[in-house]
Amino acid sequence: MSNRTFTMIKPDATSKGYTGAILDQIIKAGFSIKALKWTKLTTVQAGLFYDVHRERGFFGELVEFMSSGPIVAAILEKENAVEDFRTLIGATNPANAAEGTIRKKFAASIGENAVHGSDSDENATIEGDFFFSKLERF
Ligand code: FUP
Repeated sequence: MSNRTFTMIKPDATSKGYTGAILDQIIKAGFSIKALKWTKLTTVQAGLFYDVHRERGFFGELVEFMSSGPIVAAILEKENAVEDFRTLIGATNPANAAEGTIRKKFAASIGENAVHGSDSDENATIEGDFFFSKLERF
């Protein structure tokens, strides 16, 4: 069990002005911020981040969407971080997300679903390393 996970607040949520409310909900749920960045992905960078989905039908749309506007990237710390954060954000499709979860409150569709959360300790490390150098985490 690792105590760190990685998240992105996606372009749909940043463009609707939800960044502050989402960060507030994350912090109130007991996560502390170890690294934080406001940035924008190129299509190449978005494709690399989601490389595992390259053969899926939605890959092109996913890459276009994820590079369409600014995102917030963050490394978060909490006991049981990966699993607890997945619970906090809710199901990938907001229609199936539990009441009170971040995706239920802020996401519009399965494609534009407001936030990313790592699905394993291994991916949390890989994804955090994708965005942050050692000098950028505290
Ligand atoms: P999650 O782990 O909940 O972020 O979901 P996945 O790793 O399965 O999917 C990654 C991203 O691909 C989702 F956030 C949105 C996008 N996606 C679609 O657009 N359509 C799908 O049917 C499944 C995923």
